[in-house]
Amino acid sequence: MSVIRTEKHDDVLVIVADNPPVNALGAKVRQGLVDGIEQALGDDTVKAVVIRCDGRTFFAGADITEFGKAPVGPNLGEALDKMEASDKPVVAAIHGTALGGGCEVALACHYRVAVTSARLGLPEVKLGLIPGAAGTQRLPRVVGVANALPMVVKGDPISATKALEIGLIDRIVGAQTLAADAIAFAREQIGKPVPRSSAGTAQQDAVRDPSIFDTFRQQNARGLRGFEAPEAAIQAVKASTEGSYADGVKRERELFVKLMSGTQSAAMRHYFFAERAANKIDNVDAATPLIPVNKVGVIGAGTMGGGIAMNFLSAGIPVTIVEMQQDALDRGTGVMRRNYENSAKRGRMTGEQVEAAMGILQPTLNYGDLADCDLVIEAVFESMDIKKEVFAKLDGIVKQGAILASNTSYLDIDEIASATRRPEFVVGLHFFSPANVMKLLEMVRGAKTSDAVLLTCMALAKKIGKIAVVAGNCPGFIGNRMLTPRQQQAQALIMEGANYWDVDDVLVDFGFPMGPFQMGDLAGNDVGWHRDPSRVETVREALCAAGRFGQKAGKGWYDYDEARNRTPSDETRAIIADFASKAGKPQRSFTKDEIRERLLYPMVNEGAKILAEGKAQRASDIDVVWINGYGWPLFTGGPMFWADTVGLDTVVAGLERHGLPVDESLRSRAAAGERFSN
Ligand code: T1G
Repeated sequence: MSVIRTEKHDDVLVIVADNPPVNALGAKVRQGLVDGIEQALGDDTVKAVVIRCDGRTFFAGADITEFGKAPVGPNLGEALDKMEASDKPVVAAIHGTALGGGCEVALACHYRVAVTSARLGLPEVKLGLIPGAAGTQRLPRVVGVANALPMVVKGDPISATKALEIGLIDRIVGAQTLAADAIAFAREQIGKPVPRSSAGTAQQDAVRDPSIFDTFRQQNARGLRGFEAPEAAIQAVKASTEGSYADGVKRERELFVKLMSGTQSAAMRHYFFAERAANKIDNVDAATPLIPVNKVGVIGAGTMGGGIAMNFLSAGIPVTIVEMQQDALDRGTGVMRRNYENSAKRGRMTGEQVEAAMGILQPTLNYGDLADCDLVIEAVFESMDIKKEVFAKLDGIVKQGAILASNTSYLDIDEIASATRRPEFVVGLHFFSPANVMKLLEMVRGAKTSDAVLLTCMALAKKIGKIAVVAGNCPGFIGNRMLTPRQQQAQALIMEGANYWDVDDVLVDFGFPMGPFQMGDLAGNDVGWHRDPSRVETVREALCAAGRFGQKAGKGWYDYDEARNRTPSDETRAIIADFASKAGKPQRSFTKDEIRERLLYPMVNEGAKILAEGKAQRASDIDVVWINGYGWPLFTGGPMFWADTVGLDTVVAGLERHGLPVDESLRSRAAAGERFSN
């Protein structure tokens, strides 16, 4: 099947790509582009050219499946230079998402028209790369450095409206008439000198403000820590202001090749496919009809319940939210409205969208109002007795065929299901707090959970913008089960003499947003505290007894100044030393490498156990959980991919050196020289 064809419309030649699912610029597509351009250039009856794509999108980039393999077919950059050199106007007709190499094809065209819903971007940095077909050289010349930097360094696409505003496209055309409008636009350009994006240098912003690059670095330092591609992107864009286009392309190439061969890009390409593989559920009949979900019930309007409800409201799905007391219900719906209004203030949604979302929310104190819901999610207190009581009640109220889901983060979903007569309709939907923000959703598969329920919840997760991962029923499922050994080691390390701020620093240097003690101070050390200062059995209880609740109290593990800058606390150190001496723990200092091994290797070991027990469908699912639920740095690929890059034999040796348990499944995998990731 040809992936590229040409259509002659009198004096305009249209080059059409048809390479589902996203018109990726694989070798055959690139060859087809070259052939189409040569045909246009060699035919005197052709006075203008349009490039467009069939299917759902303009080219969505290079074919990621080709990466890491020997290059085949024409080089995209060279093909685009040849096209741009044409004296016949070439117009890109854009719909869907013109991303990466797709945006670079558009940039090499002399003109660009797009439908309103189109988006354009250079997301290569999200694959640990930078654009490799002169995007870092053409874009700044077209839109200026100030507009180009965020697009290249952060990789977020922009709307067609924004693209028109900054000059990236020349015209927005009709959604149903893209092809015809592009041909007409091309005809208008016949006989005019063609504008070339590679002309000149991107001097506009940099000359006026040569510090633009350092300023951008400083403004974005926090999000880019440890991550190589963004710095390379800044250097490539800077090259577009310093010399010829050819020199800039050469510099871009050097930076691109270095990144492509690096571990971070391999990790991020691994993650790209891992995130999509997580959608696939093993051992189900994929043809099973889905259960229509037109109305959702949420029990509990607290932080979790309210956040969960917002996911569905934002997707246009009506929600009935139940509380026990009116004041709790009012407080919960008030928080939801404030969250939406804050999003509106940040320009993330309009006032109408806020009202539309809140308009399909039905707050109630009456469980009976849940009767016609297709899915009910409980987000009540984390107690098995309470959850079983709630599920028994729901079983008697909610219509047959409806799904009953628990937001439990830890508890046995089969035991919860046993409180109902419909265990095949019971599933765990573990949202992460804040539930309206965090992308991860652990979907806990009970022993009797039906295929229809699993497939329905997976499709629903995508609809509400979540990344769902199927987890087996075990304490803590996947994420929290692996968090436990890390927390245990963090506590053990400080009892053996490691500085608690070193423990935090090791994880922050690794790429986590913060460490366990910083997290405790942020969340509040008194969350779940029994509030009896005379009962002190742990360091955390001692901190609470001393009023060290965390940032909110100005002191926790750390001391905080008015600007919330944190410094290690002598009082905390004394509390820890007191506990350590009472426990008779010998004290010593620790290197940061030792701390990192003690914190992360046991997580890999637990991940191996989860896999061996079949509580995760694949190792890459564990990576998806930790990257999206706990801030594991994306540029390392997640715990299991990272372990492969360290070497499983190194992990096993490290665990043994520290006297930590090694699961047989990990040991045998290491001995066989196997990796977690294929
Ligand atoms: N290459 C190969 N396959 C791709 C692909 C790509 N670029 N993009 C998507 N797919 C597959 C994906 O694996 C899935 O397959 C199916 O298409 C649907 O994707 C030279 C070097 C376009 C916004 O980074 O952002 O260009 O699971 O489930 O949610 O400088 O896909 O069905 O078998 O994501 O509607 C730059 C990556 C590459 C864009 C559509 N481009 N793709 O989202 O569908 S590097 C990107 C996306 C580059 C140049 C550089 C999204 C999407 P399967 P999907 P979606």
